[in-house]
This record gives sequence, C-alpha cells and structure tokens, in this order.
Amino acid sequence: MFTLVSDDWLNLSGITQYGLFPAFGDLDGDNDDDMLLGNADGTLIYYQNTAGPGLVCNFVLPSPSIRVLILETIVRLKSLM
Ligand SMILES: [Ca+2]
Repeated sequence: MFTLVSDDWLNLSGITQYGLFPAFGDLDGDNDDDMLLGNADGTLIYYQNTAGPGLVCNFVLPSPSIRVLILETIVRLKSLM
C-alpha cells in the first residue's frame, strides 16, 4: 500500500517542461543517487542529492555551473560509448 506524500513533488509543476522521465544514479561521485529528469524535447535537468549515502534523498537544483559541468560530463561519456 502506498501513501500519497505530495501531489507536487519537488515543485515539479513549476517546471515548464512536459513528459518528464526520471532516472537515478550517482552522477557526482559522492555515493548517493542523484536524479536526472529527461523531457520530451530531449533536454535534461540535473538534481543533486545532498542527503548522503544511505539517507532519505534530498534532491536540489545545484548552481548552474555545477549543472552544466555534470551534464557536459554525461554527454562526453555518452560520446565514448
Ligand atoms: Ca551523488
């Protein structure tokens, strides 16, 4: 059985995106799962988990410079695959 905690998790209703698809993994190398939201137009939104390993996730939008660095790294890694 599940309990509805929020109908606007992370205030995602304020994002002017549609068709959001989440994916989770440790993108910044600190041993906790961060979140990428892909949307229908092909862009990605990076949320950093600031909680730490083994704790309940706390996803936040990092500074623009950190977001760009992480996303550039992902694109670079995908080009090597
Ligand atoms: Ca992480």
